Amino acid sequence: MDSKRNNKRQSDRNLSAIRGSRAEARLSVAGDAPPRHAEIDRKTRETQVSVSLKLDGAGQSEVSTGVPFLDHMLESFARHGFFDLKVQARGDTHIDEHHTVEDVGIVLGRAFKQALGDRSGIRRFGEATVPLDEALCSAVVDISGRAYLGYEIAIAQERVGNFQTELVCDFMKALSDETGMNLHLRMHSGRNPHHIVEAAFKALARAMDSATALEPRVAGALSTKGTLSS
Ligand SMILES: [Mn+2]
Repeated sequence: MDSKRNNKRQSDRNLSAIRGSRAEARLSVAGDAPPRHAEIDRKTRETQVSVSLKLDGAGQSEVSTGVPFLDHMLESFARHGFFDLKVQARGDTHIDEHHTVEDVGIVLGRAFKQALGDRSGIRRFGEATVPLDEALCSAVVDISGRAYLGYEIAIAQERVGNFQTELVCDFMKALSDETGMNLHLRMHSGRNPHHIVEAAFKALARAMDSATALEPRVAGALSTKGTLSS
């Protein structure tokens, strides 16, 4: 009798394994579940950039761009967005840091775009306001496929250490263009440029974490048009 019961259990298990593998087969035939991770390499005469991104990560990062302040910002971005992020970049920083900073923004944006696939199942909108001492910055995003940058961060100082503060705008423009993301950044208050830029990156991280998160109530793309693919 025990052996009969065991046989029954075994056959139930076999049946559910078969059902499970059929479900997996259906998913892989459909093939349109967004990958949620991406690896992108880009090489030009000015820079060589590699990015590996996992949307549902733990906030772990390995970042080496040759621009130490950018490394610090990207590590903070990964940590507070719970993205796993690797960035390796080498550029013509002997000229200045502009090409490298902008190109890291381009490749990070392409990684987000690829990881999000057809953007199905995501919450799409996200916003966050983050303080750092006297600095207070907001980021509001719509990962809709339509790029737009609203950049209202006025930093009085031209540099933070060696880093030119205007490069933050170039980075954000490249990221929003390549992700296909409407991004508004606002500075509400701030004096120290390091604090202002870091508060902006943390706000960006938290807003993008919300917007890229999967929302179980969304079937397909969260749009009355039915698509978010650009
Ligand atoms: Mn800092």
